[in-house]
Amino acid sequence: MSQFIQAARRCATVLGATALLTLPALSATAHANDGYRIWLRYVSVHGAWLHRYRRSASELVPGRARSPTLSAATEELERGLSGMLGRPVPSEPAITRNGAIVLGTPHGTPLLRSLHLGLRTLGKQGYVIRTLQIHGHRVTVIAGNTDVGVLYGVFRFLRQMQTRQPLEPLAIASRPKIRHRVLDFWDNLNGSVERGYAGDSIWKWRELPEYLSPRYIDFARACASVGINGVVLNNVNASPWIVTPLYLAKVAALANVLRPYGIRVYLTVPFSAPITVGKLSSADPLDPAVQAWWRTKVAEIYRAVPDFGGFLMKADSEGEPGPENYGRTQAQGANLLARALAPYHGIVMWRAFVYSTNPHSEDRVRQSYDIFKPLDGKFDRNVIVQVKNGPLDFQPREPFHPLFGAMPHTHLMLELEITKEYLGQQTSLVYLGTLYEEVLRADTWARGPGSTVARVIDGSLYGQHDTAIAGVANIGSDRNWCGSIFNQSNWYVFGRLAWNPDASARTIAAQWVRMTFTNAAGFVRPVVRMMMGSREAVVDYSDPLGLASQMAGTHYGPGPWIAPSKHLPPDWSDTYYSRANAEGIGFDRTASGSDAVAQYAPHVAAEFASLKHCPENLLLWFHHVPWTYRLASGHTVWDSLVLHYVRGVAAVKRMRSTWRGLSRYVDPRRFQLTSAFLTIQLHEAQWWRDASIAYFHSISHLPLPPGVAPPPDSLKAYEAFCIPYLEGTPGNGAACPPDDAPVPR
Ligand code: BDP
Repeated sequence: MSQFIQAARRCATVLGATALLTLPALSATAHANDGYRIWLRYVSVHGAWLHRYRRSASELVPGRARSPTLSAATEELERGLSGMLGRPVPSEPAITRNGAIVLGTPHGTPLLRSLHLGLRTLGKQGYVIRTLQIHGHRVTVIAGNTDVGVLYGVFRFLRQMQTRQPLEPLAIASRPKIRHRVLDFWDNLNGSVERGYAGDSIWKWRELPEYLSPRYIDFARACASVGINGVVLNNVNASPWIVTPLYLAKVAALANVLRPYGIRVYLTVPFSAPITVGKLSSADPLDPAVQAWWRTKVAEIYRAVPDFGGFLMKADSEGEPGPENYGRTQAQGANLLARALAPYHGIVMWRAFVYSTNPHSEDRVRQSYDIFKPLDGKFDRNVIVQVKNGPLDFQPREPFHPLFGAMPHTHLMLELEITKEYLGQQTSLVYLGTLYEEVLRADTWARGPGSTVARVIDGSLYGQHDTAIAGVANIGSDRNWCGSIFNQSNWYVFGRLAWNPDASARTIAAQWVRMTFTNAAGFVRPVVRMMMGSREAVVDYSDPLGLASQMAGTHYGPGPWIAPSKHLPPDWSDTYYSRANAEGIGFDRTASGSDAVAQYAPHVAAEFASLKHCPENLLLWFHHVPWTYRLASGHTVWDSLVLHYVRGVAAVKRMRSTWRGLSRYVDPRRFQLTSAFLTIQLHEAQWWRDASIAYFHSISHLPLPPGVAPPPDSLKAYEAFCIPYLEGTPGNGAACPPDDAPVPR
């Protein structure tokens, strides 16, 4: 018998648990491998379990009433242990044998009070897991300063088992480096999801508050398992209805379900709500009537949801109202809400995604910095400015946003996109851990070397007292939550990096694979390799060498020919970004062009501005170069561009054949889904390659590098091909008129 199993057996008794809630729904059907159970599958580590542990439920500790959070922790531990060890695991009234698990807080569990657990430095959300001798028995203690810390510790302990790590001796201590770890739902109140590719919204507004779907609890468990502790329930393109009494009752019901799992709810509200909901004539932040309206509204929200987290605001962006409408600054707008929330310790996450689509405005990627940088120090303490990872919009690759490191007197948070809006949407296999890691490790040089984005947002660079990170959720009503099995890894890695932005994307991928599929090395190794290379593959076949925004209007598939028009502002077109012309390709953002490089700290600016030192994978973001410009590899830009497309297709081919060789490790259902999606992705990669080569060739007129097959169709055919309806795309109409345009091969 393996040492692991022996240790698992020893850790099989639970002390100090009182189940207050009924077990949440992991229904019988969930046992089919449809992906519902995500990484919390708790599959058996050993078929037979020691019968001496079989006890009746009457032996559960009658004890004192426990908090719902501690009950959730206990239930999760029981669920995990009984799943992995094959039998229901009873709770024990006292430590009567080696191997008991003690969980609780020193405050609530007298036994823990006398122990030196090392909790003092772990704050409200941290935990310890330690193997200790108590009354002569060897026990495992899972403890936190608060109940939610205990819950996080339980998930950490279960992960240890799920990934077959040693169970004793344990001396684990952890605390999150970022305080608010938030999922942003772009869910509309009509049930659709903007940029959502996993079905409808999981929030069933019409059924609320009366009916609480059991999925809410499973959602909360998944979030807590990776430490996510906040949820913005609705789309940043917000409906004012969300703050009406009708919806606040629904919001309160959701908050009640999520609370035991340490999750607070937040809302987004249109800046114009004082007009639309409050019937005032203005939403001017300096108008006392407007200020009073927000104060009253916020008080009403806190009556319904006493631990309400606060607001996420999209203002003066893409048609959304904002302070600019009244000639006020972003800071004046943010502070209006901050002051209403401050008495309740609520926060405002104020988005820096502000830009103008005026055809004459400056380089789009400069705008957010130019608007926000001068406002450094002008935001109230409970405002956190939410900055997308790059200065454009969640592209497959962008440089880090220049605001990171540039606002030392402002709380800044990072916004990542988990839903793969620009990276193939639901079907492509793209592990985003590497993208997130690249951003977090990017060095802003704001205070010399080592001033990484991670250190800006975890507060260590400038000593921020409040820290936050957000990810735009990829969760919907699909049975597998995220539209595909591998998309679940992006929810997972977001949470794990939010807890510890210095963690490794590779390690997290390996843990996710082990928990989601199997611990078999013959599976874990190739799948992790495939995941780690998957983001570069999509960059290669869609936006190589620093190109960006070469997608169709639906953000799916290629559209490099899309040019500005009467109906399309320049920076919503693709040609604006590639700037491909007879001479060359790329956007000159050096001093001879838009000078966006100057927004970075001098060391970084110098690197990006230098043709020689600019990282090749950002070359065309910062430079317009002749087609014949030679890269370090010796290839011309033209050849290299083409070879990247080719390489991207080859990478997807390899991913597909890797996966096909792994069928013996995976249940047929998840295997086939992933296989089929990889086939779709291969078509997609080929389509990107062919269409992009056809388009850029029509401009460069250069021959293809030797051995590269020409696109099978004409540029016209690629341009004419259009997918009319796509999930997640705003608006109900078809994105293109029906016609007989040929389907590219
Ligand atoms: C873009 C999306 C759009 C969002 C917007 C935002 O295409 O649907 O509303 O960002 O972040 O990525 O506000």
